[in-house]
Formats: sequence, structure tokens, C-alpha cells
Amino acid sequence: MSRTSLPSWKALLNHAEKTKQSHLNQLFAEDSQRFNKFSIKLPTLLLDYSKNLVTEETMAKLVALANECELETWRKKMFDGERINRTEDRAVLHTALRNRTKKPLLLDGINITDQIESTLAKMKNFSAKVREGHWCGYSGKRITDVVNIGVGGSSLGPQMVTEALKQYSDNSLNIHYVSNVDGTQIADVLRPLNPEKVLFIVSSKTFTTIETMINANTARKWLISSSFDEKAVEKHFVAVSANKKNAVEFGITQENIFDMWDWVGGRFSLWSAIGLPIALDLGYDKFIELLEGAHEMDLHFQQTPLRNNAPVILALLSVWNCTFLGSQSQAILPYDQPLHMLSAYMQQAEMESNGKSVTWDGNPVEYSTVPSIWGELGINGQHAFYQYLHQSNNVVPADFIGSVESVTPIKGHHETLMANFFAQTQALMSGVNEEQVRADLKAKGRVQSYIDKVAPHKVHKGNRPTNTLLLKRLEPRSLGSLIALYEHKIFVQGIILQICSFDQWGVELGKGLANKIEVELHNGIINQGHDSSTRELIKYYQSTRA
Ligand code: G6Q
Repeated sequence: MSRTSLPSWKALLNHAEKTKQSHLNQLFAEDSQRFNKFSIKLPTLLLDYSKNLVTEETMAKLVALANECELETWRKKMFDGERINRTEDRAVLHTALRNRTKKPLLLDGINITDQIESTLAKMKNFSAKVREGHWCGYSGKRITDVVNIGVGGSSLGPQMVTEALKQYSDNSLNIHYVSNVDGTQIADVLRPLNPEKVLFIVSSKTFTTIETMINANTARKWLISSSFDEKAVEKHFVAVSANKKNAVEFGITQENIFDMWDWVGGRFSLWSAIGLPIALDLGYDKFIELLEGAHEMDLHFQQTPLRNNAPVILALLSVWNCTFLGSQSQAILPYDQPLHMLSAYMQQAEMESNGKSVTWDGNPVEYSTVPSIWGELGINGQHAFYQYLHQSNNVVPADFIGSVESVTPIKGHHETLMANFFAQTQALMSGVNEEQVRADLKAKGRVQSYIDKVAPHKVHKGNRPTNTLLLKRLEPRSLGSLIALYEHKIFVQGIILQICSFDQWGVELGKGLANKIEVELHNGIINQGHDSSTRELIKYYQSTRA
């Protein structure tokens, strides 16, 4: 049955029409308890969602929708390992990777907890060996640099976390990431490195992704041009993959292949051995703290009634703002410098999961699904695109993410940062009306003609919804909770919107598309089946190149 036939959906449609006439200023004036009613305190973070266009009636209606969509049943199915990734017929068990209770979980008769624990033990042993200098390269020198070769889910997650937790690294190793098939990136990374001291991790669930394979082969040649011996590959390459056969063919020894499983989606995989660069950088214990933080969020998500359940609330608000109130994009705005890759990470997590237009039964969806996600460090954004957030015709709901304590306390900095953090959500909500603008200009002694000319330009309508996520401090545990919070938000959105969140056919299409053209670029024979634009572009490229 389509979601649009549900009584709660119809009630929300009516309620949205009324709500569109209201203003956040009015809602705050009418209810002094808004913050208490619309915020959630968790061990490592606070979520304030009171600056959304919602009332208690709205929240009750949204929770009724979640109930009519049988969210709790679906949640149980995911954690129990049912094959909720319907189009690929797979279970979705990234939560098992961080289940610190180590409770056995059977999938097709196999206890996957044992598999997870043995991979973790292998990561522990390996990361200690490399960090302590017991793993040596072909000439007997200790490893100083680790280069992770992977793309998409096999790169973005660990790289985002490596950046976010830089302050917790003891710098035993330098960690680098190569994801782009543009040779500029790998050349830049390898140029200053000594092949005798580099360890490559080829991270690819399928071990067939063309960009990753090309980069891995370039790295291999680079190593051999120094060692003059193919055997060096064994000492300088490890793999994280579900495709052992291809990894072995590449020259990686069986014991240096870390397992991946089909029940872990790429964009949810940083908790698996895909997170190996994190363990190498921070040490295994801090990697475990990251998992523990995520596990805490898993428990909150599983055990808390929907009305106070942070991921559920974030998802319902997204559905409310996007599907019912009509917003088409959402900004992710971190105010912690180390979180500078968070927006890019969230972009993949949400858009690859829910950017779809058919329901899980294969019918067209009759409503807007998820917004496009974008963003940047808040302070940089303030001096760039915040103009649009404050005054454009399009309302962009935004998540503001900051920390009570800075990881790098330098006198004066954090107060200024956080003053901006608080001021922006207030300004986006309150705006400035024409009366205030005129009074302000008058008080500054401006002449009437100037006031008349400028006043309309200085009006800010406000009423722009924001969520504030305030971490106590950015550390492995709180970061784990934050990422898991958004992962579950994405799952809930998928259930409400009837979307299969765990496939990615759009990405698969991209993986195949370039192959045919690449042959044409190599042999110079252009396929006549191309449209005239593509054909002429290829022709221009080839003639200009020649
Ligand atoms: C993630 C996507 C995608 C994937 C990459 C890399 O959910 O499926 O980003 O992670 O395409 O795939 P491999 O790990 O197989 O190389």
C-alpha cells in the first residue's frame, strides 16, 4: 500500500498546509518550554530540534506515521539480519560490526560474530605490528607511511574519521588516501615517499573497481621499480576485500587479506576492516572506542520510544521538511575544524542510500524523497554561501554540529567560534523584519531616502529550520555515536519513504559506463552509436590530444 494512503500521511498533508502559515518566532513566543519539549540529551551529545516548524501536534502525527509504517518491526528485522536489502537479497548488518556485547548472530547458519571477532583480532595484531615497527619492508626498514587505495565507501568513511580524529593520533605512521583515478593524486602522494617504507592497503569489497585497480597497479609498479623484485609486493601490500581470489592474483598473500562481507554496504563499512587505516593511525584501542560510541547509539535507537529517539526524530524532521513542507536540499554545517569532511561523508551516506524514485516494490514514488545534501565548515560557509541560507527564496534546513570543548584549546578561539555557532541558528530562525531594519538605520542617523532604498534588501524573513547537535567533545566515542545517529536516520527515512536504502544501482551504472568509451579512446575508433554531443566531444578530445 502506498504511504500516501495512510491516515497519518493524509493528516500530515493537512497539517502541513496550516503549518506553512506559521513562523518560528510565534511558536517560541507561544511556548516557553519549546527547548525542553524538543531536545534530547544523550551521553555524548545534545540534539536541539526546537528551531523546526513543529509543535507537539506535528511530532505526534509524525510518530503516528512511523508507527503506521511499522518502523519498530523493520528496525528489528535489520538488527536480526533479515534480508532487508531486497534488490540485492542481502542482510544489512553494519550494526553487528560494532556490537560490543559480542552476542552470537546467525546468518545462514554461520555465526557472524565469530567472523567479526576474528577479523578484529587480526586488525589488532596487524596494527600493533606495523605501529611498533615489527612489520618491515623488503629492505628490512620499518614502515613509516600507509597509503589506502580505495574509492567511495572504501575511502570516504575512514578518511573522514582519520581527519576528524587527527588530534588523537600519536603520529607513529603517516596515513594517506588515494581514491581518484586522476594520476595527479597518486603521483602527489607517492612523490615524497620512500618505497622501502610504504605499506599499501588495497580497500575494495569487490576488488574489481576500475579506479582502485588502476591505482593499485600503479603503486605496484612504483614499488617494483625500486625493489626490482616482485616478491616485495607481499611485504608492502595488504587488502581488505570480499574477493580473495582477485586479491591473491594481484600478489597479496592470503594471510594479509582482511575479510569483508556482502552484508556490509560500502558506505556503512568504516566499522569493518575498511577502518584499518584508522586503527593504524590511532591504535586499535581508539578504533574500538569509535565502535563503542556507535554501539551506544545502536542501543539508544533500539531501546528508546520513538518520540524521544534521536535518529527517529532526525529522520521524521527530514521527511517533514522535505516531503511535506517542500524543502529540496539540506545543509550539514560542522563548526569543528576536524569535521571538515563530514558534509561530503553525509552526502554519500544519505544521497546514495535514499536518492531514489521507486519504492521497494518497484512502483514510482509519489512524493519528494530526500533532499540533496551539501555543506562545508560553518565558519567558511558564513563568509560564502550563508547569504543564500539567510535570504534566498529557497528554504534550506540545516544541521549545525559543534562541540562544547575544543580539541585544540587556544585562548579566545573557541568562544568566537561558538558565538557564531549560536548566533547563526538564532538569526536563521528570527530573521529581521522591515520595522527593525528601518529603526536600526534611523538610530544610525541615516537619511530617509537611504533608508527607503536599502531597507527591503536588509530584511531577513527568518523561519529557516535548523537542528543543533552539540557534542561534549569530539573524540572517538562521540564521533562513533554521531555517525551511527545519521546512519539510523537514513534507515528510518528509507522505511518511511518506502525506499530500498541499501542498494546503489546508480553507482553500479557509473561503474560500467566508461568501459566501452575507454576502448574507443585506446583504439581511436569511435562508436557510431553515440549521440552527436558525446561523439563530437570524443573526436575533439582525440584530435586535440594528437
Ligand atoms: C557504497 C558504494 C560505493 C562503493 C565503491 C567502492 O556504498 O557501493 O561507494 O563503496 O564503489 O567499491 P569497492 O569497495 O567494491 O571497490
